Amino acid sequence: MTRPQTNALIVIDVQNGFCPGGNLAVPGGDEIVAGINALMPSFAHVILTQDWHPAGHSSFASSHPGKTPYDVTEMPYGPQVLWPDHCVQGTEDAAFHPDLVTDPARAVIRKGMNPAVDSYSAFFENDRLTPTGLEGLLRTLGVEAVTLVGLATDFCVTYSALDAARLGFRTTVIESLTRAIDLDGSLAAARDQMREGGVGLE
Ligand code: VGL
Ligand code: ZN
Repeated sequence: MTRPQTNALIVIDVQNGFCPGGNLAVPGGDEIVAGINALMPSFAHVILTQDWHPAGHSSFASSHPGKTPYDVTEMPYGPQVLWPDHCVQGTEDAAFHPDLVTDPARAVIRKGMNPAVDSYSAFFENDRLTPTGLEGLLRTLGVEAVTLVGLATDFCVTYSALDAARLGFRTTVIESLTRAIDLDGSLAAARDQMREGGVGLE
């Protein structure tokens, strides 16, 4: 362990579903696994997140007659991209990538379990109000700084990083250990938002 006790590594959604062959495959998603594994031993606290949807989740295009994946719909909490069915609880698609080292993880934060609300961020559901409990865990541990890696850069990593910075954690994203979905310039927009939100991009 070479980083202070006050630093945590948060590994976002390194699951089969977001890797090549998965239901919501992110190009090159599997290329980051070895680098993330290599980073873990330097952190006192490693936390994994897992996208964990019930079947028929409201973020799935298949739950909205007439919609196709990547359409945007209006939810009570705001606009929502509709996705292919992915990371359904208990399926292989929702399992961590088989090469991801999971033993050092202190906790796995599961998200997206509410059928009616998606959850990109590791901290709050997409209503921006309902907490996952991660903030309390980090504060109890005395964590002051977080480093984020994982999938996908422009959705779950960015939402998590923006929330972390807003909550007052010193926040860094290691971009070489992320991969993006990049819908209609979403990666460039996400990078701008992170810079404006005080997230360090390494
Ligand atoms: C994600 C879309 C839907 C992600 C999760 O992990 O970035 N993106 N669910
Ligand atoms: Zn999802």
